[in-house]
Amino acid sequence: MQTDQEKTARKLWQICEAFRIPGDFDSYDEIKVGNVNRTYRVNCRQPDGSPKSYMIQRINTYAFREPVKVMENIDHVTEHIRAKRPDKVALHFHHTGNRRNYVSDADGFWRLFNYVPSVTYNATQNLSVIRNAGEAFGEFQMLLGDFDVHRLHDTIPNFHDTRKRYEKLKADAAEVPAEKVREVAGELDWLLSVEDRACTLTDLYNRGELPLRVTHNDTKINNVLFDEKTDRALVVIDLDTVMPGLVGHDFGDAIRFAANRVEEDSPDAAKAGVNMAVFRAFAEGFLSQTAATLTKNEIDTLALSCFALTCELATRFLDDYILGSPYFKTDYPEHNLVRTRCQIALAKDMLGKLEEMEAIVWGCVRKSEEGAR
Ligand code: GN1
Ligand code: MG
Repeated sequence: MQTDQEKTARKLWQICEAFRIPGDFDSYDEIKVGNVNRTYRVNCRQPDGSPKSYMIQRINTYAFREPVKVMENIDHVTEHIRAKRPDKVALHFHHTGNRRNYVSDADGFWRLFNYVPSVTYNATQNLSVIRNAGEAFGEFQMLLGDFDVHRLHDTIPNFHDTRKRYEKLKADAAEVPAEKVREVAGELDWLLSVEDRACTLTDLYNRGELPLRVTHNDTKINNVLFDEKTDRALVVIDLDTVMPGLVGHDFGDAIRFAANRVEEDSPDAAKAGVNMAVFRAFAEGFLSQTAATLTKNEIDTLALSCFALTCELATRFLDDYILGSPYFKTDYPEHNLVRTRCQIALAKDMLGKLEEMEAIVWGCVRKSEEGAR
């Protein structure tokens, strides 16, 4: 009988072979970051005996209904960045014999890219790392500033349409058994009580008051690879959700994750809140790259975008919870409810800090203007 581990190892080697990786399989480990896709590092021995590692990901096709389009977006975006900055570290995706950058088989949808020696952070208070992450996401957006947004597929339609996220939560709450809704009544009521405020960016966009840009849309700090020695950002990864979006989507989501005093799924929600030093460091890095290109409305809504993205994710976690968690990976049955509570606690803390956050944002904008003079 094969153990699960042996089965996974066999599968991963089969995927390596489909991508024409030379040499032999050595070992693998599962990288437990990310709430949607599965990620493995596969360690191989090259024909000359030297070791080489690759990353294999199995795409969650419940979240990404059209994974081929995801891979097309990634191709376009990485090509654009490579042409502008050939010196930069880039993710190298491998191709199969029939020139595809994915393998789709009975076990799923797979892709393979070179492992980049680096470190990642789930949580850090190191302000220079945070500033570098802000710079990396800001630079990412800047490098794609002249990329035609219409060339990108909407891989998850309405991904950061906060209104639609709220509508889905309300519709699902009306469908699921009443006791499920009673169990989450406190969380649901609070989220609904701030709906209009949380939807400010979406509404402004719908009224034509915020411009569409190419955004990353999943700017968790663990989506930046850092140099092990210098802590400089090497490359922004996880390009699955690169789509047309608002600058606040990238800024707000990054703060929601990096500036929270606790991890996003901490059961100790009472400790959730914004670490303002982290907020400032990220804002400095991000705005040093982007300030010159942003409109006044965009800058004015950056602080609020943190609140919006936090509420939006809370509605997504709560919705997934009442549906039985079909979307996000969970480690235990209440995981999505715990995540919801932590995001709500963070959002509440943000409400009391909005003015301070706005002042910091404008301070960073002025600093970057002075630097440019
Ligand atoms: C998911 O899988 P991961 O960690 O890259 C999700 C994000 C959420 C995040 C919350 C495609 O990202 O939108 O903000 O979890 N990605 C998708 O941790 O839904
Ligand atoms: Mg992601």
